[in-house]
Amino acid sequence: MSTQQKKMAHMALPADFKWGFATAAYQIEGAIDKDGRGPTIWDTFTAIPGKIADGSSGVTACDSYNRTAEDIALLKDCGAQAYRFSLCWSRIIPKGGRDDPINQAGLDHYSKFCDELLAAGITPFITLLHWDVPDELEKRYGGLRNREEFPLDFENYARVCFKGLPQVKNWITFNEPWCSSILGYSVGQFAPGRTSDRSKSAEGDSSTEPWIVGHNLLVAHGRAVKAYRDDFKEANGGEIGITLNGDATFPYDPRDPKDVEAANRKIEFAISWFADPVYFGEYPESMRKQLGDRLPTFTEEEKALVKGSNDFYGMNHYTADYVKHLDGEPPLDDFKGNLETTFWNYRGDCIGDETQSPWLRPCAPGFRDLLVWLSKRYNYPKIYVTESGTSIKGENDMPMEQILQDDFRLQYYDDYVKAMATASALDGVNVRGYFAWSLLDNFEWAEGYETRFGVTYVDYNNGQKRYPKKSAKHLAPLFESLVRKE
Ligand code: GBH
Repeated sequence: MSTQQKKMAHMALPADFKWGFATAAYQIEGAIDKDGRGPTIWDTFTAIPGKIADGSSGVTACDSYNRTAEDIALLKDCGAQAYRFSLCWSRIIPKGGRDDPINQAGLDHYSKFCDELLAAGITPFITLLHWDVPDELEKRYGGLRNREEFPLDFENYARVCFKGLPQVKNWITFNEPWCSSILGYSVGQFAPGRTSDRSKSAEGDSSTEPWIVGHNLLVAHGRAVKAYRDDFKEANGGEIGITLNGDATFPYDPRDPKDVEAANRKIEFAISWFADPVYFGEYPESMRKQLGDRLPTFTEEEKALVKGSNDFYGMNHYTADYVKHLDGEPPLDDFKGNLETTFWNYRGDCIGDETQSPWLRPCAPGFRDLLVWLSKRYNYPKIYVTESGTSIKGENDMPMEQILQDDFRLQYYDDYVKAMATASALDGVNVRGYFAWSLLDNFEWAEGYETRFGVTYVDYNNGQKRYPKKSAKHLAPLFESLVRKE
């Protein structure tokens, strides 16, 4: 690094920048029957043979429900300033609905946990729903598919949380509505597993349900935000937003205008599907054109709820792809925008190294590009990077000593955080937080426990004992060198 670059690197991130780690309830908590918790769609889904790679479930996971003190100690040892975790709705309202009883024991658990985090100097960032919808709502009225009931029940649940956890100032309504919609209702890979593919599910319609579900999630988000702003924000003094996932894209052949267009359209189908309504009140033109009346239209009331509903943009970001346009009419179950993604471009350049996750290859320059893309399109919103991280090829099969030397993950964080710092210093991107996924190895959804994302190794065969990996200790000095002093 030149002296000039070093100087720049030292002032790259604003003084109030917060960093920490992220997790989600179903992936870490376990204790699925404790203190009156009701079942979620993930309890039901994992019980169906063949849905999870190693046949596992979140029944024990990291046992974090019983180990809050251990997790807080880990966060402290890593030097984390913030912790993003999600609440399990059915611990707080076991049946989920607005006329169903509240379970005080569940709420008390989270309230105590937040108090303990704050006492340790760690700011809680709460996700209200990270995919684990109460199972009763799925059975009662079709869960996320119900345009009237679901938003009202979610608003009620959100109100219970705002009221019961006044010490929390950082709220995220939903984690990655794209995944709930597409993976849950088109591909059928995630709960509740609905799809047109009859070899996977007896019910479902991939051509319509994902778009309906996405719409309902947006309206539910809007309702929760309005409730917060009307009745809690003034006293609470906090902020609220939604977290969206999306890869960076590069055209497969930059000389082909159709690939250039497709690379942009890929981001619209992944991100702008939700972000355009939140910032502009309308779905992107490219989606309306391809999906026609399969994409719901916002009523005036819905539009008023959704437009302007972000105090910050929550960004989950892991990887990048090359994008190649497809010719002709896309099939009815297409959700990508009539294109295909590859890890190699027309010249044979590879986007990044292989990991344990088939969809993930590190490409830090893409992170800077996507931060800039989002900032330009949505007028430089305040951004929290609410997830970012990597698995490692073959990690689960390595001896523990080798797992603890996770230089590949350490390098990922080093590259990604520096790319973000550059976007902040040179591109005017207003990024104020970064959460590494994840604090712990945990239940990696359809991949079970075979894929590890933690900076902490969890020994599932020996009482879920935790061992920090090398990467766990890298983030504190890294941010120390990048965040400006007051
Ligand atoms: C995050 O999503 C989740 O929020 C978190 O719970 C999870 O543990 C973490 O990733 C690691 O996976 O199978 O080709 O259809 C990241 C965004 C978007 C990544 C959907 C996987 C599926 C690609 N995810 N994507 S594919």
